[in-house]
Amino acid sequence: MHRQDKMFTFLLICTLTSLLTLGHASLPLVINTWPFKNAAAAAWSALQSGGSVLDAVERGCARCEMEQCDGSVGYGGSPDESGETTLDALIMNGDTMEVGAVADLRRIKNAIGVARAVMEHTEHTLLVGESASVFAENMGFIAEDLTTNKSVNIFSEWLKGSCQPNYRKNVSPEPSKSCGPYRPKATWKQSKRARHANIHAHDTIGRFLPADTESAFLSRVGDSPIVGAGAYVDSLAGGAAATGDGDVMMRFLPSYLAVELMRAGVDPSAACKSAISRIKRHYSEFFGAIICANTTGHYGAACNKVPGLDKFHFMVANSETNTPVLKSVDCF
Ligand code: SD4
Repeated sequence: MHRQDKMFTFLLICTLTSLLTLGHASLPLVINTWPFKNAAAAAWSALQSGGSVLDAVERGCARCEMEQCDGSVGYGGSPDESGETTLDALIMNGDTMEVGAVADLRRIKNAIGVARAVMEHTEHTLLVGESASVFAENMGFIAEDLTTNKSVNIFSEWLKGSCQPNYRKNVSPEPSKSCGPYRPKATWKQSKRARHANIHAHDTIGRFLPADTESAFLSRVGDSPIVGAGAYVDSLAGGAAATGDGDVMMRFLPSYLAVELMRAGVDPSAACKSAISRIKRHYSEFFGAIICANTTGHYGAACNKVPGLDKFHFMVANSETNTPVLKSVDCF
């Protein structure tokens, strides 16, 4: 059930380089997806008070986690199929190319803090699920229930509505009408495999578990904690962050693509557009947007025009504005 409801996750990039500014660009720059002004303000004030770029990104994201921006970020956000809210987060250092990320994090509200701890206190890049939560607890993060009355209601309405929306496919019973448990629908390929199973049974045991022992719930991870998908930054090229239907968008690494285009000299708006176009070629109806900033403080954004997304709003703060300003771009 996670997918549509988690589409408004907040992503923030801070760019701070010593390169000269060009045109109207100005550095440092804070830019984040969606009109989450308080988050941009938190990041901007972290920079103003001498904090590092990483401090600014962490503060900005943490503000959204605390405020549950849009109701979809942080604790109490759309629950998974078991009714639990799980969180994804990523932080990247564009100078060192270090990354810390968590996915399917349980019981910890400050996911961005845990992501930073992964980067600064482990040699790993991405920790997931229960072990990410145990790591967080060991690092001093408080374990608490991420459920709220709202998320309980969302979950019970979802159950009452026969588990719709439902993102399974090629399963039986029909996922658009039923809550499962599901089994793979018999297809020609599978029945061939099933016949094969009689000969090499041990090899296929896992595939034909009885329905009631099938893993009941999906641990869905979005694009946000995937490097190059949800976000990417290289201080020599620029940064980008994507938002929207992560299940589709992560297949194209749009943030990586946009940064590589900027590295080649493409301006941020055009780089953002190209990243969106690449996805559109295959999924013309996908819901998503991307923000891009280059090393000179120029920035841009792009979004796919679909019902409900005509314009995409984002926040910008730099030394020219000295305060977060709402910006928007027309989707195409
Ligand atoms: C996801 N793309 O989980 C995320 C949600 C989002 O900004 O909008 N992130 O699919």
